[in-house]
Amino acid sequence: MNFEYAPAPESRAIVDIKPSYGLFIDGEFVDGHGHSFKTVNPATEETLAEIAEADDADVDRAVKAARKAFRGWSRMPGKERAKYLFRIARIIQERSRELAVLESIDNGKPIKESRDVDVPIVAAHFFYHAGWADKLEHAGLGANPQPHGVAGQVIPWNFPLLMLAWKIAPALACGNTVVLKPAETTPLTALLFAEICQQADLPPGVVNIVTGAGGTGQALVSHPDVDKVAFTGSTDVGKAIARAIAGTDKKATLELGGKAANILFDDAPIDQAVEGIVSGIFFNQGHVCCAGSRLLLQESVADEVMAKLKRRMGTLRIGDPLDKNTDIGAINSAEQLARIRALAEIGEDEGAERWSPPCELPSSGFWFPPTVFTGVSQAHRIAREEIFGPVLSVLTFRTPAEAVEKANNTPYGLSAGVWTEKGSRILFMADRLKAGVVWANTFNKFDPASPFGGYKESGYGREGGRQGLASYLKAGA
Ligand code: TAP
Repeated sequence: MNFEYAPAPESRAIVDIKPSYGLFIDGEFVDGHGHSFKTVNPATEETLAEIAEADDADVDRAVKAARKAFRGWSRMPGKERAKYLFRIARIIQERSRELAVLESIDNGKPIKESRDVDVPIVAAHFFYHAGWADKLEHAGLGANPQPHGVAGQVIPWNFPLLMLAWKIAPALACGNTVVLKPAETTPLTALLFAEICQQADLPPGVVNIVTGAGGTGQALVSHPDVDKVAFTGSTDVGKAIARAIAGTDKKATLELGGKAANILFDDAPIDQAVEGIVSGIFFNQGHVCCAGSRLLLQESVADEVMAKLKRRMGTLRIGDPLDKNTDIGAINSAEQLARIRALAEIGEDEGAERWSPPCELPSSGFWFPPTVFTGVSQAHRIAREEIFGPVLSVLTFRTPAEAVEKANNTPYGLSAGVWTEKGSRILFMADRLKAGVVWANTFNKFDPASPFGGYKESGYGREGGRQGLASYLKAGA
C-alpha cells in the first residue's frame, strides 16, 4: 500500500509498504515455513503488513546461507569489502527520507528524530566501518586478526535501524557474515535494509534477515553453527541468552538495560541543563537504554530546576510521529504502554508525587504523556527499575560523594550525565561513576568512533570504535 498520512504532506507516498514480507535469505526474499504476524503503526493501531515468522528450519536455512557466504567474504581483500560498505552507506543517504518515514511509521518515533538522528548515524556507522575494513591489522589485535564466522544478531525495537547498523557494519567490515533478527514490532526498516543490500550487489548470504518473535531469536542464538552472538535488549532476555550459550565456544556481546543518573550540580548552566534533562529522558519517548531516567539534583538548586523543567515540559508537543513539529511520538506497543502505566501507578502508590503538563492525547494509538516524579526515594521501584518510557524520577543530593553513591546504587551501569562548570568535578565524577559512558554537560550523544557498552547488569562488550571491532575479530599472530 502507498502510505498516506494526512498531517505531513512531505512524507506522502515516500514509502511503499507491501501487504506482506518474506524472509531475506541468501540474497533473496523467500517465504517462511512458519506462521506470520502483523506489524502495526503504534500511532494509529492500523496493520501495516503481514510479516513471516521464521521457524527453526528457516533460521537453519539462513545460517547455512551465511556459512556458505563466509568463505568468500572473509577472504575478500578488506579494501573490496570496504567498497560494499561504502556503497551501502551511500544508498542509505540517498534513501534517507524513505528510511526515516518508514522507521517513524513502524516505531512511533518523531520524524525529526528518525530524520536528523537515527538515519544519519546509521549512514555514519557504515562509512566509519567501511574505513576500517582494510586496516584491521591496526585494530590492536595483532597483525592478522580473523573474523569469527557467522554472527547471529538479535536487536530490540527502540532504534530498529540504528541497532541494525551497530551490529551489521562492524561484523561485515571484519569479514563475518550475518543472520539478524529484528524485533517483532519493528521489522520494516530491516527489510528495507535487505533491499538496500540487494541494490548494493552485496554477495548473497553475507546478510540474512529473519523476522519473528522471541522464539526465532532463541533458535538463532542457539544454532550450533553460529560462532558469535550479538544481542541488544532487556537484561532478562540477555541472561536467558547467556544461559542458552553457556558451555559452547560461541563468543557473545550483550548490550542490556540501564537506569542512568543525570546529575546536576548547583554551578551548572541551568537552562542548558534543563534542555539536557528533557532530551535525556523524553528523546525517543524514553525508549532509550541509556536514557537519563534518574535526575539527581543538588538540593540548593532543586526548586529552581524543577520550576524550569516543568515549564519546558509544558512546551513539548506530543502526537503524530510524521509531523515535523512533534517532540514526543507514540509508545511502541500496547505491551510497553501497559508496562509504563503499571510502573507509574506503582510510583504513586509508593508515595512519590506525579506530574505531567496538561496535554491532549490522540484517541487511537499508544500514548503516554511526559511525566516527572518528585519525592522519589532510592527504594522506590521507579528509581530502581527501567521504565523505558517518558517518565523521569527526581532525587536530590547534597555532596558530590552522595551523588556518586546514589548514581551507582543500581544494578545497571550503562551511562550517566554530569552537569557542572567545574572541569575537576567532571573528572572526579567520571572516575567514580560505574557507567560505560559518562556525558558531561550534554546527554545522549553518539558517534561511531566512541565505544558504547555497560557494566554490571547492563551487559558486556563494546560497540563502536576500535573496541567494537574486537567483538568481531579473533586476535591474530
Ligand atoms: P527484549 O524483549 O529483550 O527483546 C530484544 C530482542 O530479543 C527482540 O528481537 C526479541 O524478540 C528477542 N528475544 C526475546 N526473547 C528471546 C530469547 N529467549 N532468545 C533470543 N532472543 C529473544 O528487549 P526489547 O523490549 O525489544 O528492548 C528493550 C530493552 O533493550 C531495554 O531493556 C533496553 O535498555 C535494551 N536496550 C539496550 C541497548 C544497549 S546498547 N545497551 C540499546 C537499546 C535497547 P521480540 O521482539 O519478538 O520479543
